[in-house]
Amino acid sequence: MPNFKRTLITAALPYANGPLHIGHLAGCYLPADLYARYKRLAGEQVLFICGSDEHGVPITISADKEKVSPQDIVDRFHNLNKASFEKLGISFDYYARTTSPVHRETSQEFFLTLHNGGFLVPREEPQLYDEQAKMFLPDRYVEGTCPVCSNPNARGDQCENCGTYLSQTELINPRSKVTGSIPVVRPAKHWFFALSRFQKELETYIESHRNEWKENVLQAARSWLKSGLHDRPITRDLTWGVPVPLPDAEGKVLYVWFDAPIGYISATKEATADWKKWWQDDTTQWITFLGKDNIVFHTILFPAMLLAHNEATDKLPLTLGEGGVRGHYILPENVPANEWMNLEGEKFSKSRGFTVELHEIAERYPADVIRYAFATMIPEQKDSDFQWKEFQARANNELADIFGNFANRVLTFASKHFENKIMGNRKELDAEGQVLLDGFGVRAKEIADFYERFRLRDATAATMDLARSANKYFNDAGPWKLIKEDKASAAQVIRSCLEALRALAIYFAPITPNASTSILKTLGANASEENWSNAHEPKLHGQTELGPIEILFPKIEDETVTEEIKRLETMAERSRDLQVTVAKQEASQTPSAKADGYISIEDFKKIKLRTAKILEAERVPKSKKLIKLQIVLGEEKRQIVAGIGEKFTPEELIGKTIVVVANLQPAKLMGQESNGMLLAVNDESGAVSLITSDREAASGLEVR
Ligand code: B3M
Ligand code: ZN
Repeated sequence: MPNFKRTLITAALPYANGPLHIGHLAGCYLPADLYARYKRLAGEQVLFICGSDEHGVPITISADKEKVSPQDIVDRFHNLNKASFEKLGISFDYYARTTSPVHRETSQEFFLTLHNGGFLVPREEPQLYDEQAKMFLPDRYVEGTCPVCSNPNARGDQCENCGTYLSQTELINPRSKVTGSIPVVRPAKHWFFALSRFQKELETYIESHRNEWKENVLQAARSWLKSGLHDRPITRDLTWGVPVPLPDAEGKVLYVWFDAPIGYISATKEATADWKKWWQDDTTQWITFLGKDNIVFHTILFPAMLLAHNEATDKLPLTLGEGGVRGHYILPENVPANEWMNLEGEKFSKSRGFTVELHEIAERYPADVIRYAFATMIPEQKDSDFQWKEFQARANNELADIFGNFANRVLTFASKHFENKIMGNRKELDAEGQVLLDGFGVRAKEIADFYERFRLRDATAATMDLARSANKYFNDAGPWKLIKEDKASAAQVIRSCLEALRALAIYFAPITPNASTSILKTLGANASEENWSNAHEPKLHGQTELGPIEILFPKIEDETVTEEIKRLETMAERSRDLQVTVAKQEASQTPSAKADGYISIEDFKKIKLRTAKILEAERVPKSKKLIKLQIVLGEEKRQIVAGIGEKFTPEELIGKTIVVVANLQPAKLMGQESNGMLLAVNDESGAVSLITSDREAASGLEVR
């Protein structure tokens, strides 16, 4: 990193519109964190920024569906995703929200600067208008037939079937998602960003990075440039978003892809008063991590916005700048975007439940195990496939059996034969031990180079190789034999092993931060004083008493993996069955379907069945039957009253995971508010069983 003094690292701001899944982790957040942690260990100045993208139409659509406010939706998922990241050790220095006042101000200021600089121009364009709902329809509020592939359910901005970007007026037979009616075309005024003016500058910018950027990133950017840049509307007719700060723009907000990337800047402002150092100083390099669908926004649209901002401020009086120097934003120095991860050979599907959500996996496995396994599966060059069997193999056969095992055998040996102390002298390692550590020094430089070039899978594999060579050294030296013949030599060997273990803890720290901290603590070293480049130099203090030995990486049992796979298979089968049923229903289209007592899948979906955990239970006074339950549904606490008091005691109910109808109209039973209904079955003998989850399912999950 020759000319840069510091590194700003950002990871794409996830929509606070649903839980993140493991594909997001593998494709964006883990790579960003590995890199950030490596950089910090290398002693460099780093600021690692992320946050929730809380605007955009998908959020308002979810809110409409659930009949709650968009704020409810983003509150729920901001908290959920933030907590998942924390559990997984993603070490953001700051995790922001685009609904914050600082963000609103920063985006509006940015808009005005571009507006005053002549880069935002109002224009009237035909747009679809829903006469029943009396509103212009933003892209995703319209569906219709794709003009390219004839997919009948293409969205107003893009056809998910063939990937074509569409403008809503191109849709054949458009229909409004708000009312289902056929929209009409009306002229609407929007502000267009003069993207076309940056064609040349962006070409130069992209090509100036052709030697460092990944091929997939260059290709995506080049293909946009090749088809010629067009001015893009960056305002929308919506109430949810950053209001357009102009008097003649009532009812309009900024397009989410206009305000979201500005979120990186506003988040930095919230994180540090020194934000300009990170954004407006050529000695800062900005590295922005994301998934492949976000490439054009980070290589074309946002860079153009930043260039426009720079040009616009050039025209302003000098006083604006810091110490006479105008604040110029830097552009991304690298955009290490990844490809997709699939799940057991299929695409993730949130709607089918065919997914593994981050908060779930973070509850079931230790963070280090997840991090290591996923670091070996990052879809760097091409799409990768997540398989539970591979997850288990990585965790057990590599992390536990190689790195974990080395730590364990060395520490156990020292404890058993050397009074649990560090013996010998760090200046007098045995010859082979010295060779091992010197080798670490050389290999660490190669690994550093992998990190610098975003080859994180290679970095991970090479790190595990170091642990392999340490095991080999232990085996070759055979301290269990030596101890009988020559205790002093055995002590030297174990000293070398302990030094190697310390070095390994440092090299593994970006990948398995918790285990690394714990090993260093056991060795009496201090994680915060360690540095990548001299990790291989022996430095442990002799005679130090070793701390307790912990099991670093518990193994994953076969049954656990079988269960995970079964769960996904059930989901896949269920949705196949469902598709068949729906197809049959659609094919028959008999009006008798209703008469037969069938309900449509739409009808079924109206009933919100959710898992819930019982926190407290007590009898309703003066009632034999009624029990009052305090339950938690995801983030939400509720009270329900159930008529199961003759069959269950309150005590046996506490802690159970049950299924409730979550959207039943609240009612009062014997003066007690009941907000939902518990599901149970009653057989002929009068026995009652609760519908529970056969595994400890999280609360708030949808039952389908
Ligand atoms: N929220 C898209 C996504 O989550 C978008 C990224 C914004 S980064 C500024 O895939
Ligand atoms: Zn299509």
